[in-house]
Parts: sequence; structure tokens; C-alpha cells
Amino acid sequence: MEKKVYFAGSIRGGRQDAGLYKRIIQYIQRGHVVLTEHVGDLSLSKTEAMQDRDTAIYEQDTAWLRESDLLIAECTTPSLGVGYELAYAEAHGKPVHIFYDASRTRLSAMLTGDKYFHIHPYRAEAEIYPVLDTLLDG
Ligand code: 6K6
Repeated sequence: MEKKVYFAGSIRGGRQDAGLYKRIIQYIQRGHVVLTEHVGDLSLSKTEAMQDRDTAIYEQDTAWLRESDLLIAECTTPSLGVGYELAYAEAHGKPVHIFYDASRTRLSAMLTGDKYFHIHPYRAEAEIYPVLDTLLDG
């Protein structure tokens, strides 16, 4: 069954992993709908993102979160916005899956300590995709 996925990744927190977000989004899109395709937009720089209308972004993103079937987040680059989205999704009862590269970062205790979250540390990008298969199609 096709799922509506809210993919979360850093924007103003830093765009160094934007290419990774794009590859994950494209992988999910082979069988499912990604509501937040712009998170993997390589042309979006941190400074460009700052010119947008923040209230409209907040209203749209929280509406998509409420509409989604689950949230998938890539959390290697820390982002306040992603942290907010994770808590928002939990408050609305949405399943939350968090991926991060354990060789590059230590995740916040506020995430690893929350038993509600499904946390998937990885050391190579190739490890992400079979986990996505299981949680989306398994
Ligand atoms: C236009 C096109 C692409 O980006 C824009 C403008 N900015 C945002 N648009 C949509 N969602 C955003 C934008 N800025 C932040 N978000 C949401 O917060 C995304 O869903 C990300 O998962 C998260 C990133 O938060 P920050 O704190 O790193 O910006």
C-alpha cells in the first residue's frame, strides 16, 4: 500500500547532507509519496531558505505532518526544525523513524532517550535502504 511519507532533514541547520536527503527521497518515491520533496532540493541554499515566509512554511509543514502516515528523518546534521518535527509527529501519534551516521555524530539524548522513536544508526549509506524497504513495504 502506498504511504504518505514526511521526510525531514536539515535546511537552516546546514545543507551539507542535501545530496543524501535527495537520494533517500528518490528511493522512497519508487513506491510511495514524499510530501516534503523540497528537503532534497540541491539548489536550495541556507541563505535562500532564509528569504521565505516562515509562517506559511510552518503552517504547510505541520499540515503535511498531520496528513502523513509516518515521518522519516535523517538527523546526522543537527536541525532545530527537524527536532521540532519529531516531537510534533510524536504528539500526533505518527510513527517516527530516525536515521543517523554513527561514525559522524552522536545523537541528542532527547532522541535516543525517547522510547517512542525508532532509531536506526548506520555507518554506510547503503545500510539505510534495506531498512527503508522493511519499514515501508515489510
Ligand atoms: C523552499 C523550498 C525549499 O525550502 C524552502 C523554504 N524553507 C522551508 N520549506 C519547507 N520546509 C522547511 C523549510 N525550512 C525548514 N523546513 C522544515 O523544517 C523541513 O520540513 C525540514 O525537515 C526542517 C528543517 O529545519 P531547519 O531548522 O534545519 O531549517
